[in-house]
Amino acid sequence: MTDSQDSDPSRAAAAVSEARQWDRLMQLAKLGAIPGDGVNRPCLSSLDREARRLVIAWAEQAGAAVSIDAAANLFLRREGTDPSLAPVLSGSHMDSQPEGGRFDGIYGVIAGLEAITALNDAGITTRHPIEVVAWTNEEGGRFAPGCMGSMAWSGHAPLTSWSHVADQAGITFAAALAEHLACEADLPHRPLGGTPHAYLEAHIEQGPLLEAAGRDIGVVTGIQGSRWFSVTLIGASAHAGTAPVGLRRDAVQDMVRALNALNTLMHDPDDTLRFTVARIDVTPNTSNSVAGRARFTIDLRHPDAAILHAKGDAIAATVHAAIRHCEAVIEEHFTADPISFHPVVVEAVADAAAAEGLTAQRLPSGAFHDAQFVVPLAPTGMIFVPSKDGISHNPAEYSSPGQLAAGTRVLARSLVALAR
Ligand code: HGY
Ligand code: MN
Ligand code: MN
Repeated sequence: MTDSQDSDPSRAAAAVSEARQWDRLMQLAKLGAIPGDGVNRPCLSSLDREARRLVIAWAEQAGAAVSIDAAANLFLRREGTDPSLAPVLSGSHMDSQPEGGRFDGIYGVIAGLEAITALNDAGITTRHPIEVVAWTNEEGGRFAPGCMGSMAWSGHAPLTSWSHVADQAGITFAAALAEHLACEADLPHRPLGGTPHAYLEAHIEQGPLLEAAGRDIGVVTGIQGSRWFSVTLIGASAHAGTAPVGLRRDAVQDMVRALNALNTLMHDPDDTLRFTVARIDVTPNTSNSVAGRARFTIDLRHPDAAILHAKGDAIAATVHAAIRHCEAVIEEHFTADPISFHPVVVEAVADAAAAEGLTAQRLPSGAFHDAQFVVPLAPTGMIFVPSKDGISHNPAEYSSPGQLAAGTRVLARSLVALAR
């Protein structure tokens, strides 16, 4: 076998199996399946562990070395000809939204596994090792905020920052993580952190652009900025029948006033700014007690850092000016500035798509991803495949076996090029 053959990216891409990848995704979709072809697989749950064991078994069949770190990030390592070199990292997340789809996150982990399996099948060697990673808690559904695994791994924030965060059952992140690590005590441990040679994540677009443009591949140029806040309004519960309205400190009514004011603050005629309030908790949450407390979340996104900061920094004053009878506590839980991906990785993806004869378009990501926390540490990029009707964070999320395999062929090519 000539040298070029054992490092020929086209042989790696040709060895990608659409059927094997789709079959694995459909097996994983059964773990946490919900009606409408959806998935509810919370991070650090027994379902998450069951899915990880399935992936670990496939990885071991492919000869990969499995390890986890203190944040339960899972690594599947394919050795390079020079083990001392920094690895090329690829992967995504395995946790889902409560009413998520079969592809968000998990596709990038399975695509990474499929890529290293295809390299094995094609007899490809790379100088740099290649590692596939499954990051802990990207979604932030069970424990907010998201991206805890990649933030802890990259040093963006210490793992202990979120120890006290509790899920809806009152279980803290620290307790869930400790339980999880105990269940996976048989797996080798590695230190938290690292400096990869490069990082490349395959993901579904989760938006409508590629499908509308009729493009096979998204060459992702960057990720818009995101900020997560919570607003807690503290009033006083009272009897719905006897308490005069004029004497009430009604947290729901003040929440309505705050939301109306925030909608005005966040109005964007260009529809670029993304302002979402989608989680509301009311206490005591009965129909005949005036609400003593109301807590709502804010998910704010924008591609321009100045606008993201100006609008986010105005939230507190806007809420305080709008409410009448409650105290307000505004907290920020997640701050991720807009990032641009590294030209070396962006061009590797563009070249790989062209070499595969696929149509491609450059676009920024509207969704956040673990990749954004790897950016300060190594050349980083992403590959998108189209999402049917742009739907995601919804059971109807869909990408076809062919679309997913095309993304994985581009990933396999790019990994060979980056790990050369
Ligand atoms: O919310 C996001 O952008 C990601 O899909 N978790
Ligand atoms: Mn995702
Ligand atoms: Mn998601």
